[in-house]
Amino acid sequence: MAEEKRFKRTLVTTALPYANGPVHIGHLAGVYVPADIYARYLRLKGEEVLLVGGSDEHGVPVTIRARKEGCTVQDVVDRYHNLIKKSFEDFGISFDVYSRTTSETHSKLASGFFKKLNDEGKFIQMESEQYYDEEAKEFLTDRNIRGECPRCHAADAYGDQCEKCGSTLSPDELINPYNAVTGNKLVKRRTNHWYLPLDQYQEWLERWILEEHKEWRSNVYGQCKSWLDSGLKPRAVTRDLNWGIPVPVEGAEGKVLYVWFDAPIGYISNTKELLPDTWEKWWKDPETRMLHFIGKDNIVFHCIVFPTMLKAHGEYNLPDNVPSNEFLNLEGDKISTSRNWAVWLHEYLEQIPDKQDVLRYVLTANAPETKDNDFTWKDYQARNNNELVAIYGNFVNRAIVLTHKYFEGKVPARHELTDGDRATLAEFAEVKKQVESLLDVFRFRDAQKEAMNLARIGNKYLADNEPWKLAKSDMKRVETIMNISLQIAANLAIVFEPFLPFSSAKLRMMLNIDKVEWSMLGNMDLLEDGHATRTPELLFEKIEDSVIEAQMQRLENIRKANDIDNYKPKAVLPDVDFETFEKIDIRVGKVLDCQKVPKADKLLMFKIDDGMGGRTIVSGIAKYYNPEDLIGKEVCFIANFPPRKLKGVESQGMILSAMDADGALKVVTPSAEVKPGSSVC
Ligand code: B3M
Ligand code: ZN
Repeated sequence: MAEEKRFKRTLVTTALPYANGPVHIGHLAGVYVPADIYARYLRLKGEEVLLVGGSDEHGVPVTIRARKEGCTVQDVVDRYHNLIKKSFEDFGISFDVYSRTTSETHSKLASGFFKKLNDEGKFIQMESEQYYDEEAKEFLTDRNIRGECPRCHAADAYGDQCEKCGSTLSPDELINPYNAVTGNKLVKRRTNHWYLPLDQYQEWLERWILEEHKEWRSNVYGQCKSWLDSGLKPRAVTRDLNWGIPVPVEGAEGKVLYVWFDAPIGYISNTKELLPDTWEKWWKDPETRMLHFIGKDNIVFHCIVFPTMLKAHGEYNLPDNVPSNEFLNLEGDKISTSRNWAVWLHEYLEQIPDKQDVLRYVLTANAPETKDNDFTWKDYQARNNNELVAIYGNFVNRAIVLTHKYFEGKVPARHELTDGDRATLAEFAEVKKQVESLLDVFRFRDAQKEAMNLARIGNKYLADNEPWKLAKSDMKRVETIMNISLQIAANLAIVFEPFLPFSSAKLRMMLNIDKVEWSMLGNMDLLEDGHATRTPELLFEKIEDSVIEAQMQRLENIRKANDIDNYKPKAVLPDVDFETFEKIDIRVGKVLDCQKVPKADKLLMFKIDDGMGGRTIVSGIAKYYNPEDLIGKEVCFIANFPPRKLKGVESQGMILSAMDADGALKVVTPSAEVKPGSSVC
């Protein structure tokens, strides 16, 4: 069994999220919170550990997003990398490094990795026929091909799936395939690619996983087994794409490394970027243990493909464990970025500020460790109000407030113990072992439950002993009770540190202890007699119904917006005659500049090239656009509106927008560029 091996240090990696959108609660629950808990736990034990992360900035998803947003791929990855990095920082994910796969260190390392394997003949090359757009001069990935569905004959099925009838498709099955972006018809063209011959590693993988890693979580082990049972085939590791790391072989122009080839190498590059001189000990020393924290859709890549790459390379360690989680759903439905069915981390913190630990707590309490799980706002509220506030927060608050009330904030001495005291103290003797035995096998959910049980013990101890009633008659007894309560509080600061780092820091501040170590857990003499505590503050606050209702309403709006079939546009207005219509002078203008109007959160100010010398128009669409994104776009506007002042700016016209089902506004643009000033008729 792997646990019996002695390791000197642990390298913890976390899946690199695609920089094609913000991160949401599913990411946090599935990968980053558990990895962070584990890394914090090891650090607290004084072990050598690195937590490595970064953004995955290659692959088709980022290019699709760029096309959708009408900007460059670089813009997309820059924007989302920064947003994602900030979200992780805000939630206390304690990365030692969070870099990106567009870094120079990474492209060099990934390129070198490929080259070594290629030079040593570890790949095979094969030709195949792929769809090609002769006008755009590009090969297309499955998602970028559309055409008629061969099953239900919907007009615009994707190359991998028909959304109308749900069939899984391959691009070859589509009738009259076309390029989803340009609309061009496609032809077949032969192309050459590099393949990693997984089949040649089948036997080795069977031994390494199925025999030597029986301790892996059953969901991980089971998925690997089913891949292996159905027989591995060679997998292409290059693509015809213009975004990615160029294939470092002569004659391979226009080809890049497949994103799943370069992304896991990102773990190595990011370690190297952090520790340019000592990174190798983290990857090559057999006394380093490596763990990959991932979601279930990444299992095959981390358990089969990447280990095969590492094995073929020959110099690097293999992972010791891959604690993969299942999926987290949101209010009963699958989280979906494209349908906006998610709780986005940056939005959560804007809407419910300073409640990082509450979300961390709830996500761990419901962690999808063995099966898919559901996040609901009602459960979020209940866990906060009934557990964090009513048990943990309430206990700690009473302990510190009473210490201030009776002992000027100083820790009183313990005197003669009752049986009850002894029983309570005894409950802490085994705590360290119990929590460790769960954390060591990645059972974070149960470990956190155990920690909350300790708070429960403290809460019950105070309630049973009622020191506030004894204050008049038996101050010595009160001293003992408060001493024990404060020792429990100090223990809670330690045991919760990996799970709820913000609250633990606050609690340590109140208890006036700055450094804690895991080894102190279970010690009931952490605070010396006379030690001065600080002014008590609430550790957690009740979450009101109104906060939860606002979140439910937000989701309800998204549900409605997604439910296009049931969306009924407003009733048609009464008829107008052509003469009346002709009186409205609608024109096309090019946006030269666009900025927010100061002190008006809804308004944007446009400078428009209207073909007539230019004009300024103010429009109430600030909520739906970044002003920079509109610069250079053509918009339609009413040119003969009388000028009017909006927040001190004279607006000379009105920009036309379409209102979506959810009320969001999108500016109306001509389908192809026209001369500014052209009239719309
Ligand atoms: N970016 C897929 C994902 O975000 C991929 C993970 C890479 S880990 C090396 O699910
Ligand atoms: Zn279909």
